[in-house]
Amino acid sequence: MDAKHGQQARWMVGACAASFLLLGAGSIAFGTEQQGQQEQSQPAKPQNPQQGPQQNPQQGPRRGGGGGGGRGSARKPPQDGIVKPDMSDTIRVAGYADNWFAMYINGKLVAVDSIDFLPHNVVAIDILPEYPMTIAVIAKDNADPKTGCEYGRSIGDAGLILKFADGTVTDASWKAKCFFHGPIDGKTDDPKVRTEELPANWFTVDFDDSSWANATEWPEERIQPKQPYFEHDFKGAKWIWTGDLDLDNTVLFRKKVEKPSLNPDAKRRWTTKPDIDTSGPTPVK
Ligand SMILES: [Ca+2]
Ligand SMILES: [Ca+2]
Repeated sequence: MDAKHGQQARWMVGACAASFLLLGAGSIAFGTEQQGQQEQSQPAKPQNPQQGPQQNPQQGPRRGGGGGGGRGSARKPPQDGIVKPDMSDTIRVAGYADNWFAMYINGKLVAVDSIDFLPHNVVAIDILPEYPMTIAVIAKDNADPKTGCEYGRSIGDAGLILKFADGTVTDASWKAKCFFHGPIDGKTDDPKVRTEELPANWFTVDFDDSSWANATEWPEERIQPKQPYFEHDFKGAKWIWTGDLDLDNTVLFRKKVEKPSLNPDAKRRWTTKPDIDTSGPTPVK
């Protein structure tokens, strides 16, 4: 990847992260919108010098707000110990798929790789975790739907890796199932494919994945990730796919996280339940 494309990719991923904070983290978007409406409905006031400078949305979220000053200080008083969340309650998630992925958490779409297949890129977002946390991912290798091949008659390989700042990582404990396989038997001279329709609600919390096999861990040398992978922290995470890295082209993954492994005794002190129904239509299935 040249410098220009690298810059574009970083900008796009940054913009993607900011967009998905608004799109996916409904409670955060709601809180911000509500604040904005409140501010608009009131007469103009002199700027509070204790308020930090307004954040440029393209710079992404501010980390570690901690509720001490700025907009965090506008939290409502605790109700039964539960308060509205702020950015210090969020965790960073980084993901890299060869070649594309989208991710749901607890049934809600939270991330879509904004670069379809090439160049390879990392998607980094902030999420507001709620446990138990059901993670569901659709990942696709770059493969022609009719032949399973890429670049004419070549066979491309795949791979997925995710790391959550709460200690959750991809490994063989994840469930995986292929829904698009080909070319069958690797026959590129007369390529045939096998497909299976995605099950309804495969991304929801209650979907039964007990019949799915566990994911297969693959060594980094086999995946050969591109440079953006090395610019992010994936330490401790494993590359996963099904048992066929070459011919399984569309794979669903699921994982249920009961507690944050880095801080299992943490008590939830915030709620993501908005005051109105923000569910709306889901854009990706
Ligand atoms: Ca392939
Ligand atoms: Ca590939």
